[in-house]
Amino acid sequence: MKIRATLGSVALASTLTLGVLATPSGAATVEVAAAPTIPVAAVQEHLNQFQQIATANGGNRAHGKPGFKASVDYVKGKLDAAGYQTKVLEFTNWGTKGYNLIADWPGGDENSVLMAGGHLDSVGAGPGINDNGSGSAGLLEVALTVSKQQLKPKQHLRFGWWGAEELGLVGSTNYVNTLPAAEKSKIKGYVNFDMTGSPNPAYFVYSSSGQPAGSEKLQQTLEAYFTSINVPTETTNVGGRSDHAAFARAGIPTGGTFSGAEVRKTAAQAQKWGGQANVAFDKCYHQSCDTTSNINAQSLERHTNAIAYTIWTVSGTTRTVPAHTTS
Ligand code: DPN
Ligand code: ZN
Repeated sequence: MKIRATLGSVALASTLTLGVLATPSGAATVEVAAAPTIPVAAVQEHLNQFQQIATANGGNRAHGKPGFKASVDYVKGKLDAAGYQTKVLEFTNWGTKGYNLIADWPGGDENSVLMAGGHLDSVGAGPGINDNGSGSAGLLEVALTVSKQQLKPKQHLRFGWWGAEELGLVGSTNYVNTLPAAEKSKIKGYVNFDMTGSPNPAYFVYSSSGQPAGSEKLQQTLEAYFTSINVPTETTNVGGRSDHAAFARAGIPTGGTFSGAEVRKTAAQAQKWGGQANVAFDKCYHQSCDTTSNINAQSLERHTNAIAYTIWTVSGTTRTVPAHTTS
């Protein structure tokens, strides 16, 4: 389906493809880009890389261990090659050096930043492929797709891969707390992805209730994606269990999705989402069996596309292109 739009009147929906319209002058056109479909195989390829990194580094990608830094290097290498401006920000936790990887997509209104992130570290017990290779890989593939499309969003896009989440949200808290107030106030929203490929998956969207004003819009946008693919969602209060917490404390609107951890799926949830009732969403949560075998590809695909839809929709993706360009 195509959409025709004039400058200043923009409609975005998951079903839209590129549309082009000559303006009255004929000099320029407006292109309305809809969210792309992210192929799950590309996300799984990043997970294979995280698995190999863990296997080559003592079985994990934990804070302070070589598998964590190797994960940072892998993600950074892809982003640098795609034209991102990347920074590795160091912090120290109990005498051990940690890293946050921050990637800015050049362009957009730098006074209105939309941020998306997730933690890149695993626990010490295992490779952390669902927790949180899944969110990390999805964010990476979405970021690479932004580059492939040479997206020109209205907002400035920034991605974050956090260190030492598993030790108490250390990296994300350090990032927010060390940002100058003027920089903090430019961040207009933060969406978090921590566990998106759970083997017995849920489709949770972070509840905006009790979150900073503006979080409702993020919740609704994430829900709209799942509605568009006919997948029912439930809201969940993640509270202080993941990296959006520091952003929320700073008054920044937050949102996110989650496919579930140690809690068991109820019969009602199994009815609506499939999978096994009375079995944990992720029976390998924080264990050595959180490998590439611990991933539900359909969940990974759906949650990753929710990331893409939200970034495209919230940031605004119209751009002017030459009049002779056709769709
Ligand atoms: N914070 C997650 C972990 O890293 O173990 C678990 C979790 C994520 C729990 C999101 C609730 C919601
Ligand atoms: Zn996690």
